[in-house]
Amino acid sequence: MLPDGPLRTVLTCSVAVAAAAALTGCGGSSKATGPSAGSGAANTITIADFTYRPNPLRAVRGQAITVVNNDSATHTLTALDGSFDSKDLHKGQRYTFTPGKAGSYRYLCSIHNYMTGTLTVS
Ligand SMILES: [Cu+2]
Repeated sequence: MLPDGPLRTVLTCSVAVAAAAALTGCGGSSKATGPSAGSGAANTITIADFTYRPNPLRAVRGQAITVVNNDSATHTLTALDGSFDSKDLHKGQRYTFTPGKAGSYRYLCSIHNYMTGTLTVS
């Protein structure tokens, strides 16, 4: 229950959204890409307490997904089908990738293989 966990998530999300907006100049896409005020962190998977959040994550094809390890342990985000693999992420490190096609991607942590999650791209 670290008090800075949720705050850090919000800050990370805000930075990511701002960066995406600056890169793409997206003004009208917010309706299609989902909630920007409610759940936050639309394209960010945060690892904390040996858990991926949110899980499942729903994303839109062509948008970058960022995974941030806020845990003290090292983790990975490794797709079962090999579509993506963050390799070792130490505390505070992040990994960004863009799924090439729509689908449901199951992933796990290759270090702690009981950590699993799903990324759905539409
Ligand atoms: Cu792990």
